[in-house]
Amino acid sequence: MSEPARTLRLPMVERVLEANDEIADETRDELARRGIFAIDLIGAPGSGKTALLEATLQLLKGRRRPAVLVGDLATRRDGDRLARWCDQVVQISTGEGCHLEANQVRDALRQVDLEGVDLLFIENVGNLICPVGFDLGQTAKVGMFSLTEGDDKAAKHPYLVTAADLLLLNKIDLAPHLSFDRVGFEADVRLLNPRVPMLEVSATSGQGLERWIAWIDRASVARASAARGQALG
Ligand SMILES: Nc1nc2c(ncn2[C@@H]2O[C@H](COP(=O)(O)OP(=O)(O)O)[C@@H](O)[C@H]2O)c(=O)[nH]1
Ligand SMILES: [Mg+2]
Repeated sequence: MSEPARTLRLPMVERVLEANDEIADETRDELARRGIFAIDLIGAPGSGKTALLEATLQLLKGRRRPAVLVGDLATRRDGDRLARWCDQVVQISTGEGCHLEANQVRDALRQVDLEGVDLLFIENVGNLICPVGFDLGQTAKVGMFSLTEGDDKAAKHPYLVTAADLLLLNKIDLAPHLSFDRVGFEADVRLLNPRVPMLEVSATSGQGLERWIAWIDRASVARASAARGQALG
């Protein structure tokens, strides 16, 4: 009974993803043309994505010109939190959608004055699974895990680990209170993605955030010089 349905559904899913990828490519070109480095931040609900962005916006104040898109099924709460630290924040309501899609990002970007922006953060819907498969036109995907989720989550969510350009392990301030096996967690990550940089951070205590900021700066510069090289070549 289920076999014909599956063979019918797969081409449809492929068409949806192709349409998504086309829009994402247009967004990527537009952002690259404007020299905007864009980060798609993916992590579980409660892992600390908004807290990290709040702290990051404060640390970047006066140095970078950020904008933030934030996706949630419901409420503007994260958008309101972030708007305290950045005047270019757009909340995207996904309704029943468990991830952001490229057309939602493209439409939200129309509400941003991109002239004044050199860095874009996209806080994806809290979910370790669906967001990974949808290209948004980002320059880099950053995966966030946290100590309160348990040390098995990298092994259980291999697609995020393999897709990520950087992994953050947040809530490191709670390490003394939790039996989180950091060595085992890193070993799971390395089996899946031997080279991905990993940073231990705390969005609330600030621990490790200087390395996160340094990564953003380095990655932005590397991207800009790669783009210049392409333009020359
Ligand atoms: N102890 C601790 N709590 C954190 C940290 N980051 C976030 N939290 C808390 O975790 C909860 C969820 O954070 P939030 O930023 O809303 O997570 P999000 O759903 O991933 O955006 C909040 O109560 C935060 O204060 C951290 O580094 N350490
Ligand atoms: Mg959030």
